[in-house]
Amino acid sequence: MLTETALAIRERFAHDTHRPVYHFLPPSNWMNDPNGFIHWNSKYHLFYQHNPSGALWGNIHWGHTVSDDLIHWTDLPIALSPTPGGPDEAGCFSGCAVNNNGVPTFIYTGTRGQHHEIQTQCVAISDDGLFTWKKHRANPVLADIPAESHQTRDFRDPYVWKEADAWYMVIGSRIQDVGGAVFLYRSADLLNWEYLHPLLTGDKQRNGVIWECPNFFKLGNEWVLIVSAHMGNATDTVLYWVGSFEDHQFKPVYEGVLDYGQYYAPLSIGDAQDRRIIIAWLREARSPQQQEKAGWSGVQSIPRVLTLDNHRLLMKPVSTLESVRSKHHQYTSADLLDNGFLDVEGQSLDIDAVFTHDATSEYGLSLCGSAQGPECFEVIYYPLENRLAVHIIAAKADISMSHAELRRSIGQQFGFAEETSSIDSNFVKLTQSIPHTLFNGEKLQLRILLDGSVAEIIANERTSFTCRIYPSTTAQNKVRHIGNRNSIDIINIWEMSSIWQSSQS
Ligand code: DQQ
Repeated sequence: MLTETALAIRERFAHDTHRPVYHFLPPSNWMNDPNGFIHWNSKYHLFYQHNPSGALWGNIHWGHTVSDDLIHWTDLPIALSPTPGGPDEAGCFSGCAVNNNGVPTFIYTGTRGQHHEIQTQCVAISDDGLFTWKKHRANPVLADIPAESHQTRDFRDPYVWKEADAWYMVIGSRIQDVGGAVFLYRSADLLNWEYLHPLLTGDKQRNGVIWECPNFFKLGNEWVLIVSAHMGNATDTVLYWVGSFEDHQFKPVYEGVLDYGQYYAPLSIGDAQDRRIIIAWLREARSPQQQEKAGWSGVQSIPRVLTLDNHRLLMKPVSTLESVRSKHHQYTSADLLDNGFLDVEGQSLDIDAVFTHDATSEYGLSLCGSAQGPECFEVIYYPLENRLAVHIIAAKADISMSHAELRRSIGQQFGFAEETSSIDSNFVKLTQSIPHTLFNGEKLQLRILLDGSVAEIIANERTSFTCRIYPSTTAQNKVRHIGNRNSIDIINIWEMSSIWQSSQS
């Protein structure tokens, strides 16, 4: 019953070209972090931060959806709601799910106070296969912030895993005047927690004032810590460290950026196929007014499989995404039309492009463009500078309405710079550059998952840059090659279907 209603609500947005069709988002209203992700009885259950009554953050519940393949999802009823008078009365913030000897168990942050300033850790269990959840009478199971934190309000997003001797948990936090921190705990029963020590602390100038949503897991022979960092006073960049973990001490040997763009609060799990799968909230880049007007906000990334290579994380969208591919187009340098256009259009495409190594001049792709005006979204590699850039070119009015968040981020570590377009003074060009160095002789490989207002860009499986773009209604969604035509090795493009239509058919 609920599924039908949810599908009917989804139908209402059918004409919204900014709304993705092959990425998961709730039927309507607000969504942020993925929560409680778990592979249970061969199904992937995903919960998420959700405001069921509006398109802006607030009134935080846990929404619920389920999938066989991590791509096609079925909406389920809300799993967790704030309990008036309880430790989560002001919101059920982020957390994880574990299998406690056959009992599905959530460990999450309950908040109280007008500004969610009281943050404690809570437990809920399900006895009907993850559909309904009972909050544990011992809640909150952990209330005290370690004294060395010298602050009393940022203590959230528990991530729990099992070792041979006990359960372990990391919690995102900060140390006053120092920077972000992740605190490590141990428990025999998920209810009584012993504080061990900080797993890692940061530096507020370099890697953020608060660390949220930590993930800590073994991958191959190494351990990986992922945090979502507030660089200033807002959600910002996802960072990771790779190293060893012995005697409860984490010793990183490599520090990297998991994604430079609108990708935040990822949550990872190990599944039955022994894969490490990660999924993240893709933030909007438009104003709150525009989000309310749209009636929805927030998208989940396509889940990615993580592996390690020389201490660096590699990311690949799950292969089941291929089930949504429809018409296939393949191009070499001989197949370009005038001005570099390809004979494919669309705002929901899966692109896999390889460029011949050219160390002298820039090359890349322009998407969502038109044959008449300069509006487009470009992804370009500058080999002399070892950088990958995205340029969003749009009419001044469209940019100021639709890219509020990107403009706000100007000046931050990886923020967008703005210039009047050199092509037409009525247009503005927003540019963000990120470092990407090719190894000797290595070709640039670009995977771009374009879906309405989402563009997940992964270069050579190791540099990830997720963008939100809001093409105007006049955009013609043309695809064009930029640079010397000989820079093309091969470009594969698939038009993508809607996961909602295909799940109904
Ligand atoms: N989102 C949740 C918090 C978390 C933040 C609140 C990260 O638990 O720290 O909605 O986006």
